[in-house]
Amino acid sequence: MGENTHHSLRHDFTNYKTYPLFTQDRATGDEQFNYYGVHPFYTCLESDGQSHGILYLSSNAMEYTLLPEPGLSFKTLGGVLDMFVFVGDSPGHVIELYTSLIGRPILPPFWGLGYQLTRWGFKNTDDLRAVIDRNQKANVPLDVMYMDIDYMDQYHDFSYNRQSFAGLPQLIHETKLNDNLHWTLILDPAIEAVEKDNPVFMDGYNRDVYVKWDKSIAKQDRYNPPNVPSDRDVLYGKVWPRGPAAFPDFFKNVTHEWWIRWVGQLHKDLQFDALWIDMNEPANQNDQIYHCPQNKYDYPAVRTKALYGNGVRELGHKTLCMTTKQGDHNEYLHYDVHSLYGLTETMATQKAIHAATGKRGFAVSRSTYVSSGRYGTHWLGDNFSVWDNMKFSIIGILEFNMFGINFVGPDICGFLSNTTPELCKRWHQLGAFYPFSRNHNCIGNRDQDPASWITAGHPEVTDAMKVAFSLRYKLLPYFYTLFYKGHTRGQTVARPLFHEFPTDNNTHSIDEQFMFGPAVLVSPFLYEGQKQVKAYLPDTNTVWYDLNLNQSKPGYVVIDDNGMIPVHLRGGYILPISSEPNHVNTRTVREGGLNLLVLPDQSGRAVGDFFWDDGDSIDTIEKLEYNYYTFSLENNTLDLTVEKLNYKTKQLIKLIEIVSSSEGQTWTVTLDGKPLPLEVKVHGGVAQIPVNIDLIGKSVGEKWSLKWKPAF
Ligand code: MIG
Repeated sequence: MGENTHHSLRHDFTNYKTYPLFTQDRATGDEQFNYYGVHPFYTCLESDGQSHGILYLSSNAMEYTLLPEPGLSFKTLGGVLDMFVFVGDSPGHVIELYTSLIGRPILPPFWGLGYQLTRWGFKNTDDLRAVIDRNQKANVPLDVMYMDIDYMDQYHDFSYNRQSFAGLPQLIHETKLNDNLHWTLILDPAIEAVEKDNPVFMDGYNRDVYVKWDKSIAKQDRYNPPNVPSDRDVLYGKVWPRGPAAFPDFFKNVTHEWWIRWVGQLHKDLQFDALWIDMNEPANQNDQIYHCPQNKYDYPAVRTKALYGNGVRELGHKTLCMTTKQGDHNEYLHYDVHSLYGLTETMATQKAIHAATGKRGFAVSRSTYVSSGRYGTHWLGDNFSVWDNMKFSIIGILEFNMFGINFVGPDICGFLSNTTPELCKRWHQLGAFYPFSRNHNCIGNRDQDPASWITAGHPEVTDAMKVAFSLRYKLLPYFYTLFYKGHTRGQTVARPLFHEFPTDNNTHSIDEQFMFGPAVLVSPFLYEGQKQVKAYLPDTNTVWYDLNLNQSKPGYVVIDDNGMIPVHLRGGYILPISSEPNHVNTRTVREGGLNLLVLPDQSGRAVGDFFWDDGDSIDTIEKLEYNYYTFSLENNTLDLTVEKLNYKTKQLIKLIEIVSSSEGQTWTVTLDGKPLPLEVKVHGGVAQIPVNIDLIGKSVGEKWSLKWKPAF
C-alpha cells in the first residue's frame, strides 16, 4: 500500500500501525503519514509461493491498519469503492495481473535511463553551464539536465527569467546538439492571478480551466483575496508566485487544450525533452492565512489519520478546500477526487509533451494514483540526506514497481540537509541501479553533483560514481529490455528477491538487497563506515557469479568493499550488454556494439532476450517499430532467434562472452555450421568469441546458431 514511507518492505503486523492514504505534500522518511500519492493495493505471499493482491479502488481519504491476527483493516471516507482480487501463481504474476487492469507502465526513452542531474538553486545560466562543464570535464556520464523553478520569471509557468537565464535557450540548444544532453523543465500547477502580467492566467480564466468553489459556499466564506477576478467562482491559493494563484482543473478537456497550448509555447523558447510536474497533490500554503468554511467535507465526522495524524483538523490542510468543484460540468467534489489531481495532470502533460516535442519524453510527477504509470513516472519526492533514507528508497522503488510505475527513483545523495562525501558516494553506487537515476539537491545545500567532490577534496566520490555508472551504462541494453517487458507484460524492473525466489523463506524479509530484473542482484552498502556487506544469495540450486565472473555459492556471503557496489549475476540468463568500455552518455551505448554475456546455470542452460528501437519515438511498440530477439543456450549451442524485425538499423553483436568453469580449455566454434577461423580459449572464467553478427541480417523466425566443443 502506498504512498507511505515503510521502514521494512515486509509489513509489521504487531503494532496496530495505521497509515493514511490521501495525497499530501510532505517530505518522506517517517512512517504513518500520508505522502504524495495513493495506491490502495497490497500483495500477499502465500506459504506455497503463490500469491494474491487486492486493490481497494477508492479516491477518497482512506487509511489502513495492520492487525496482529494478522489482518488488515481498511477505511475510506466515502465515494465509490471497487474491490479487485488478483489471484496469481507467483508474486510477479500478481503484478502482471494488476497492471493488466490499471494499465502497463510507459516505456521510457532510452536516454532517460542515463544519469540525470539537477538541483534547486541555480542562480543563472553561467552557474548552470559551469556544473555541466565540470562534470563533462571529469568524464562523468551525463544524459539529462533539469531546471527547477529557478528558471521561471516570478514563478510563472511557461515563462523564463530573461535576465538571469537569458542564455538558457542557447545553452539547451547547444548541449542537445553537441553533447546529446536532454532537458527536463519543472512546472507547477499554481498559476498566479495577475491580469496584466500573466497571459497564461488570463487565457485559462477565459477558457474557464480553474478549480472552483461550489456555488453553495457563500462569497464571504470563500477565502479569496481582494482584487482577483471572482465572477467565475475560482478558488485562489498561495504557492510559489508572490500573489494569489489559481489551480487548473485537469479533469476538464479545456484545461488539457490550454495546457497543451502553453507547453507548446514554452517549447519554442526552451527545447525541453521531458517535464517535471511538482506540487500536484495539489500543494497550497493556505494553512497560515485561510481556513476552509465549516462543512462536512472539510471537517468530516469520521476522524481519519489523514487529518488528525498530522495534528490538524482540516482535510484541506495545505491543499484545496474539499468543497471545491471539478470536471467539465462541475460534477466532482474535490473531496472525492483530491488524490487524482496528480494523475490527471500527468495525463495532460504526457499529451502536451508529445504534441510539443513529437517525441516520447516523459512526465515525472510527484503525485501519483492508481494507473499513473500509464501516463508518466515518479520520483520519490523530498527525502533527507541521511543514511536511513537511502535504505527506505529501496523499499520505495520496489513498492512503486508493484504499483505499475517502474521508472522510479529517489533524489540521489538526498534532497534536504547537507549530504556527506561518504553518503553521496554510497548513494551513487546504489543509484546506478535505480530504474530512474537522478541526483537532486535543495537550494542552499552544499553541491553534490559528481564533479563537485573533486574541488571539495573528495575525488573518491566522483571516482566511485564513475565506476558504478560505467556498469549501469554497460547493462543498459538489458535494462531497456526489462522496461519493454514492463510496458508489454507488466513485469517489474526493480523487484524484491522474493519475487524471483518465492519459496526460499530467507528472501521474504529482505529489503536491503533487490533484483534488477531476473538476473542482477544488488547488495548495496547502506551504513556509515560500513566496510563489508552481508548478502544473501538465494536458492541452493542457483549459480551466482560476481562481477569478475567468479562463481559464488548460494547462502549468506560477506563481501568486502572493493570499490564497486556488490552485484551478482544469475546463472541461467543471457544479458545483452554494451561492448564499449567507456560511456559519455547513452548515445555512446546506442552507437557502439553489443556483447552477449552468457551465464549458464547448473545444467548448462540459459535464456535471454533483447528489445531495440530508436529509443525516442512515440508508441514504437504499438506501431511495431522495433526489433525483438530471444536467446537460448543448451548443449553448448547458443541460438539467437529473430522474433520481430521492424527497426532496420544496423546493430552489431561483437562478442559472445560465455562464462565457463573449464579454465584453460580451447574450443572450436561454428556459426550456422561454418567453422570460425579462430581458436577460442577459456580465460579468466570466460570464452570470448568474436562474431560480428549484424542483428538485422536475418528475417523473423530465422536464427543464428553458435556451437562449440573442446578442441583436441
Ligand atoms: O516547495 O521546486 O519536491 O524537488 O526542488 C518546494 C522546488 C518545491 C518541491 C520538490 C523539489 C523541488 C522544490 N519543490
